[in-house]
Amino acid sequence: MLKFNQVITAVAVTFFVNGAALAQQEHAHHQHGNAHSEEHAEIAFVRAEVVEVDLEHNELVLRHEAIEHLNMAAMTMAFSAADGVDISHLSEGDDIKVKVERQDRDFVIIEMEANQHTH
Ligand SMILES: [Cu+2]
Repeated sequence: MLKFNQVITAVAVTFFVNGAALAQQEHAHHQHGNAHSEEHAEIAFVRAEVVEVDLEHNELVLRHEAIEHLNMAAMTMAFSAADGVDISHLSEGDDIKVKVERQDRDFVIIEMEANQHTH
C-alpha cells in the first residue's frame, strides 16, 4: 500500500510539472502572437525615470511605476529596447513613458515617449 501511494505521488508530481511547462509555453506563444490580440491591447504607458543608459547593450535601467499587465510593482530594473525604439538621446534622470512587454526572459520597451516636463 505504501508503494502504491508513492507511485500515485510520483504521477501527480509529473502531471503538475508538465502542466506548468505547458502553461508557460502557451503564455509565451500568446506574447509572440498577433499584435491585435487582447493581451497587446491592454498594454498601457507607464511612467519611468531613466537611471542608466547602456547604449552598448541597447538597454535602459528604469525606475518604473507599477505595471499592471505584467503584475509588477514599482521598482528599478533593466529593460531592452525593441528595434525602432531609439534610446541614444536619453540621459540619467530623464522622465519618460514606456510601453513594455515580456519576451521570454527579457522585458522589452516596445514604445517610448518623453513625459511632459513641468519645469
Ligand atoms: Cu519591474
